[in-house]
Amino acid sequence: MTSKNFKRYTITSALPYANGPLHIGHLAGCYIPSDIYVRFLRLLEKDVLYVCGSDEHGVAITIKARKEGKTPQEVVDFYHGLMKESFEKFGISFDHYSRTSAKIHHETAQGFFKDLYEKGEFLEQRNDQYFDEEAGQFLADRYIEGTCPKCGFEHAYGDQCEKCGSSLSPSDLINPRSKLSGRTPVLRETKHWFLDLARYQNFLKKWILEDHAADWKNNVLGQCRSWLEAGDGLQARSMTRDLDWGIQVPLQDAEGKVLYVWFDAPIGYISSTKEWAATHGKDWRPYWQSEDSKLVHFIGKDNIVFHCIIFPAILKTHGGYVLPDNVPANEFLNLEGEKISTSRNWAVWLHEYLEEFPGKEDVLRYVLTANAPETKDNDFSWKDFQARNNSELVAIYGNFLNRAVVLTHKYYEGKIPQKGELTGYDREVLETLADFPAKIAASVERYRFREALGIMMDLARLGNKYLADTEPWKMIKTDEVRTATIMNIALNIAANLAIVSEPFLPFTAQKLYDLFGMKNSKWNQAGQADLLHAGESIGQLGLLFEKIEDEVVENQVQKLLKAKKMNDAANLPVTPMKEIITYDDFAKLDMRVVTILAAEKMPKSKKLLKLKIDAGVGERTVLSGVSEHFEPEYLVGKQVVMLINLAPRKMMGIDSEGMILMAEDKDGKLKLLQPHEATASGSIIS
Ligand code: B3M
Ligand code: ZN
Repeated sequence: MTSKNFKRYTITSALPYANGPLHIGHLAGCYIPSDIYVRFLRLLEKDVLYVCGSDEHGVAITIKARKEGKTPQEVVDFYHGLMKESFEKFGISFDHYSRTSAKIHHETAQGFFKDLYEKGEFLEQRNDQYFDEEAGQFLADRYIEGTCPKCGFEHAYGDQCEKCGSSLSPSDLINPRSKLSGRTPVLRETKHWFLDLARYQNFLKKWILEDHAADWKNNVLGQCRSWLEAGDGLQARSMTRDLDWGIQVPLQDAEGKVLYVWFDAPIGYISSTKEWAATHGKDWRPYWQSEDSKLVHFIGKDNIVFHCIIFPAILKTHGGYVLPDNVPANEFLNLEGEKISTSRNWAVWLHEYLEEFPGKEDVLRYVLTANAPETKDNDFSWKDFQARNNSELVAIYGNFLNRAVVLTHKYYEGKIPQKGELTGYDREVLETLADFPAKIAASVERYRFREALGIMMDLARLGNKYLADTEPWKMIKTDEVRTATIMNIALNIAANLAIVSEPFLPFTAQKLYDLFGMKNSKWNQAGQADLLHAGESIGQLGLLFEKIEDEVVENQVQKLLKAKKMNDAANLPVTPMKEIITYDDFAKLDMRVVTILAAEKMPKSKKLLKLKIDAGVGERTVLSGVSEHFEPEYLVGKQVVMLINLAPRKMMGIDSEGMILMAEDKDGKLKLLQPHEATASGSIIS
């Protein structure tokens, strides 16, 4: 079916795991693209349903809960709220945002499982799975990591490799390690229900590699081809897990078993639709069960196998559901040349951006669209963010609007002037204007949002050029009628820009709608030369976009580097413990609280300070390698811990009588060990 024949559109974007805040990679990967597409369809007055929700099951959640000392429910409750708010503030215009811990989702997912079970679609298999004896639990998905057999990535998960996108089973991993105890896991028998994907191999091969070869993106077709044409074909995949968090497997002999998160999560799109329908008095079925509905899944590349292979197989087997018409997956967005990493805090978090750049949501939407990783991984840099804001949004888009509005208030008291006789150049510009909506639409309909954004900006360039070429600020001195015509045309170009901007820059579009008094604009109005009529008043605009200064982006880069340093330090391996000693060994050590009386640098040494110590049992001289960590004057008067019965050592001709004990942080920084209150020198440490 071509786009023209669909009666309704069901648009989904990947359900984000509720185990952390959203970052720019999420927006660039699937939420901005899906929102652009949905806003465009709404402007076309299509029947569109845009659903999403929080993905609240799976090991990603339970690992986070364990790390934060919370229950999984507490974790998902917190991040569900934070994510929902971030989406709203960035104008991601879901019709419904649900969550997979909702009852309606449990029922829907269990219904699907039971249906497939009763159709005999599952292989019930007992097999050995990795078990962590120390943690006392089976290791599924992200509970286990190892080296990916396909690309060698050393931190591949038990169910997929985030680096190359391969779908894996824990037994595929080389050198598997438990994420709970760090130990090598043992194999222990357990029973699970496997979806025998081989049964759908031929159907999927035809449906994807033939029926959709022309309209699916090459990066998606490439991944699907690698699975469908792999020598051993599609492997059976377990759809259940030994976990205590998730949706209970709806079978008698399934105690302690839950649905695999990737079995239940995509069904979350359907339960979100049901929840929307129930709260809006609508029927959900047409959006999923009518052949004249266009289903499009917006995702990141690491989710392709689940949306193109597994979920369609489940829908097909269940029967009565439409299959996705397209799955326009984006690749990954990197940050300052490195992979975005939640665990290493290498990210631009949406909730922090909203606080630090209030009113600049559209700037980030613009930059993440202009730089979207549509066909290959791409990079976000704060320098580029600044450059695009200053040289594109401020200098082109904002400049055009500002001149058109300022001149209208200056010459016409804010009223749209009368258009008179058109010149050949006017006609040429208006003909160019008329072509813009179709050009942008053609790119959006092919999910080429970067390209569509560039065309939208060309309309702003057209407006700028028209003013620069006709120079109304000069013309006003000699020909008022001509000037009025010029300004009428410029303002109508601006009104057109408002409509075609809405999918990309919704907040800016709204400001322009308010400025021009435009209500309920529709796509089919764009391209017209008379959206605004002579005599109508326009409002004041102020600056649509403000210049971003160097120090603002430099601060962001420094913030990133600092966060990374802290995280890297926190994640440095702790020095392993030395060999065990006896109490007698310890008893030989005579450690005291001492007071540093004087401190001076040792000439010709970068590291040593010469310290004069009141050890309580008399004064001592100690040479200590702390010169690169402390200034001598800082140490004078400090009370620290000293090993006083260490045999004296001659260094640089001086006897060093003992050792000051210090803590060396993981990043090599030295910290003093001080009593929490004044203590007599010579006090024994035991
Ligand atoms: N929760 C997102 C991820 O893989 C995953 C998407 C589910 S979409 C049904 O990061
Ligand atoms: Zn890999």
